[in-house]
Amino acid sequence: MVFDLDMIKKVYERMPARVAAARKAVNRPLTLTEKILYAHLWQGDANETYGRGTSYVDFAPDRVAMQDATAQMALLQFMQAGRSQVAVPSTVHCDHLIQAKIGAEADLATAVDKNKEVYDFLASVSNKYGIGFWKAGAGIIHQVVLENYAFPGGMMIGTDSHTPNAGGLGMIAIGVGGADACDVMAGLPWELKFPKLIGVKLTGKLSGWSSPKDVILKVAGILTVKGGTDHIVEYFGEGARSLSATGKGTICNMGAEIGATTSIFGYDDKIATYLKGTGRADVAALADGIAAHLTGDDEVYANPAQYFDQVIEINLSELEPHINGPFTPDLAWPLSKFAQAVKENGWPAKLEVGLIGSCTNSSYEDISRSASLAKQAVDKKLKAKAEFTITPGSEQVRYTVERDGFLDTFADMGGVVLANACGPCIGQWARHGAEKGEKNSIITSFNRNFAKRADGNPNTHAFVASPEIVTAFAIAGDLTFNPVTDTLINEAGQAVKLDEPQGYEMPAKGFAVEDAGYQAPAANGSKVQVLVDPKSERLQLLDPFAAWEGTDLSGLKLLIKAKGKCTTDHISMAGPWLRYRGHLDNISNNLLIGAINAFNDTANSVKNQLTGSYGEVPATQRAYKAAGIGSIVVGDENYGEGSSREHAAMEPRHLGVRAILVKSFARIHETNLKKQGMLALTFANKADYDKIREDDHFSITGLTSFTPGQPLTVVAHHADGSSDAIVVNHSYNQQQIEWFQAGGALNIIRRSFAG
Ligand code: MIC
Ligand code: SF4
Repeated sequence: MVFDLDMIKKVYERMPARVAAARKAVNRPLTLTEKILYAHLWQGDANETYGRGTSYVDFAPDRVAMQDATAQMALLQFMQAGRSQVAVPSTVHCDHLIQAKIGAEADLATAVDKNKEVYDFLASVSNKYGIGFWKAGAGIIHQVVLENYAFPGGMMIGTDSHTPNAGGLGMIAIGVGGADACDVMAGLPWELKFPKLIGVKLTGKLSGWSSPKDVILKVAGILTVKGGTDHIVEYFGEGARSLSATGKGTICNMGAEIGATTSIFGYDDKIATYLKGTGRADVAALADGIAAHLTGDDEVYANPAQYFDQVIEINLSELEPHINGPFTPDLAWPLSKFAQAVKENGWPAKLEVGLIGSCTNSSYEDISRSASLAKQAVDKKLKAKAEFTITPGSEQVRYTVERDGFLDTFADMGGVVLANACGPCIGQWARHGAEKGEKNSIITSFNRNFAKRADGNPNTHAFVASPEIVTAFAIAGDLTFNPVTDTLINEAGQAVKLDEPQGYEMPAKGFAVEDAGYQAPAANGSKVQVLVDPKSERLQLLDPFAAWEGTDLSGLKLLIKAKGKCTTDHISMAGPWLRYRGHLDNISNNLLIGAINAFNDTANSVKNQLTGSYGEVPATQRAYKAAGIGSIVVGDENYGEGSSREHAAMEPRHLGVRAILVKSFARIHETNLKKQGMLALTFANKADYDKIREDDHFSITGLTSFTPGQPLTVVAHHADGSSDAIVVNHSYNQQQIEWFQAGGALNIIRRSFAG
């Protein structure tokens, strides 16, 4: 047993009283989200109504989960916090650093060899500080957490944006940067802007080709990539109760794509069944004991408009399969309209590769439903026209679906099973021919599809759909195929039709696994040595950032004015750069190399104001740094969308960028910037973005009286001698202003433990 039953008991013991106190304090029925948040207040009982979307509140999460690509930085910071043990149960999962090239076994062996230094570092830090360690091959963080740690009514933070996956089991699970994880592991409160609430009422029941993935694909289309910012999405209704627990997980997982703080479902029979089926009957029994607190109050669900800030209703009986993309996860197409969209937009109709699995969609149900289609293909003498890969989410799922024959079925259809890891989802796909940069289409059951994300090729049009739709398209090899209405010609020249997919929510023979891949930490790790080779190119101990100089800033150069979508993949690319995630100086060489310069519409080419010539972004910033000159970055809407990687905030900090000034931020990235002592600013008047010119230099005034709620001023001095004083907003509270002044939150923790 790897989960901590005593911790869960304590949460459940205090929950009824906390919920009752909260209900009294706010004097109205409560949503599920509020119940869990109030039960996890750092200071105990709720004695006030927190302003949704405005007040910062301190919470006490129950758990922390970290994946290898972000854990390195999180733990390098934690090592400086002066603690001998983590204060809450925490785990590390080795999943992101495994390249997908040949197939599971060979790729895993290569990864273990190539990443030895990093895995050894993570294993020894985990052992020393009491952190559970999941080895490479054990599975993707979110699936492993769902199978082992998530529990209804709990609260967890994780250093990955898809941490909300655990909302499928009724947990408030939130993606954060490593510095936030460091706080919680150090026993400090964790601060979050009290979220606004979106209620999604699900009626009816899914059937045929539709699946839980289609719920979130549709929601993404409605809310767009920024519509969920600072909101928690709570799903309810008979439709919600009809979805499997893993299907709920899929929906919550991909809620990251609408920028939501997290998403959640209430405890129900489906969740109980999943807990029991994954060796946690005790947790289900405990949850049954306080079931009324693990769902929203009846009055709330009867009159949702009164209690949620926004309500969406979706009838599952009418929900069509959806395909979202390309290049953004919120471009939602119902299946019946997709073929036409492909033709009208000139997207390549020929499908090169279909990829199923990932942290989003690799449950037993997903795999068995997709396998039912693969079986039909074989039986009906259809050869898959596109390449087809399967990425299992965990060793437990992989082992079980292998035992039940599904992997053989995929192999019969020509499918290749990849390692239980992120692989192709995050640029770790050594796709043959990608370097040629040809225009082509792929479709995945993953969650993100930003340009270059999967294979590094900017011309790869990536679409996102359910595993069932991906499998059907891979069989057809054609994006204009509609499995509901169309036939395919088989090898005997006959027209055949695919029947609706069929699957099983849970394995009839139960889950099984030989080696799940877990390593428990030493009971007393004080003697464990953590070694970092000073000559390493992959790991580097952190030096504290300098404190604020105490004055307004001036003489700052413009590093880049980024145009359009600027996700964390644009700011700190993954793929080949994942190898430097533990080495701040080396990874800083990817700073903003994917962002499009608004002045020349080109990536990684900016004017160096010292020489007047164009150069790469990181080299230009290093030149400013060498000259002792600060700079600013200007950006568009939803800047920093996507991942939780705090490298996107630490790199500019390390290289001497002082402020990021944008139209709007994605939540995790904004917090990461604040934590690292950067200025995260937004245009009070978005049109002022247009006033920024290529040769500008800047001053930032108001810093000596930096106060919550008071705007600052950025003065853009233009080359012709004129200037524009631009009013900029910020969302810093008093504590966050102290982070800025101290040069980063970690400097404050370090000081408090030293003193
Ligand atoms: C992603 O899906 O973008 C990642 C890779 O999982 C990231 C984390 C990372 O960059 O290491 C995320 O989602 O937070
Ligand atoms: Fe891994 Fe992709 Fe999931 Fe991120 S979204 S955790 S890269 S599988």
